[in-house]
Amino acid sequence: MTVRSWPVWKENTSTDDLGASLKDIKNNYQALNKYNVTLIWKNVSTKLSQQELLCELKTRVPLEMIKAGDGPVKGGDWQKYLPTKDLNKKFENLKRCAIVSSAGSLKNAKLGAEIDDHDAVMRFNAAPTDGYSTDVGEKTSIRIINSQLVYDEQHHFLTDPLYQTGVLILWDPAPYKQDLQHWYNKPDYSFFERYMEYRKKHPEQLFYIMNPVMQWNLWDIIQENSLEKIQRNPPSSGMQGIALMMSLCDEVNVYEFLPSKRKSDICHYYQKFYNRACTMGAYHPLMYEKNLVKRMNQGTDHDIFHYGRVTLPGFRNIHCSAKARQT
Ligand code: NCC
Repeated sequence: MTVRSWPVWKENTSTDDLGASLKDIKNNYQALNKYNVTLIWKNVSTKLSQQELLCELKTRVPLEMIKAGDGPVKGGDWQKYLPTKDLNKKFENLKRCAIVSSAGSLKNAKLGAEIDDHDAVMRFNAAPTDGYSTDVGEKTSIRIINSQLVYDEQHHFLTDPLYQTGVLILWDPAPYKQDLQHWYNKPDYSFFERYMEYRKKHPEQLFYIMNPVMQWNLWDIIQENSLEKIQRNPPSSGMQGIALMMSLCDEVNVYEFLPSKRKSDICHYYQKFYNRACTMGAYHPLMYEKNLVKRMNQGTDHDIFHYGRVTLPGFRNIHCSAKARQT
């Protein structure tokens, strides 16, 4: 019997697969090194197995949110407004979770019922459900937002009801592996005041700030397992969300992060804006994130092609030996 192969994302996608302008953008970001990344790229001689890769993620990217008292984040207001409840206590015993990328290929996907059938659903930034529920579902348990969205007036972060459902988790690009004081003095986008303002308006909603150590630990793993030098910028919200959900759930289904047969250059399912960079990456090392996710996928190429669905095990279901990888 011949096994049919499906034309889906290849795990060795490289700069050669980008057009000239995206290639230039990628190389420029690689050279720029805005966040002072000090990790030196080494050509990988042996490729990690799927299990080893999953173990890297599990052991090196633990869930870490900013808590009152962490470095400079201290004093009365922080004590009052940063959640005291651990995120994994809030989301205890989640079995099946869905992550909905914002990709244009979710247009006409009709995955809404399947997505809502999960115990928890993660969405990103300004991605709406109203008007799109047939394709992307209605449930929002966690929304990851970047600091640019919080800072930038055009998103009406303080007032738009879109942000008022589910738990919010904010992240901001921080200097590479510096102490929190450095970041606090000079975040990429000054979001700290907006955060406080939002908390005062919506005290009941859990709203976390991701510890930047997570973004850079994750970035290290992406770089160490890539055949090329990657952009020296933090991973996309999508990739950070994947690592986070793997901490909370037994199984994670990620939708349209690896594009299905509906693949297009439409950036988001909720806009009419075309840009291939949204899928392949410009600022973020998105292409390499996708390579890694393809390698970790425990589902089939058939599921990627038809449903844009990748299935990853939760960290609880990954059993690692004590032997750590020597890098
Ligand atoms: O576009 P964005 O991401 O909000 O998308 C959320 C996540 O979905 C995955 N994605 C998205 C589009 C696509 N065609 N393919 C995909 O795989 C990615 O994993 C992505 O992270 C971000 O990561 O935070 C990002 O945010 C936007 C923007 O800031 C927000 O949408 C708010 O407007 C960035 N765009 C710009 O700055 C112009 C984007 O680069 C990354």
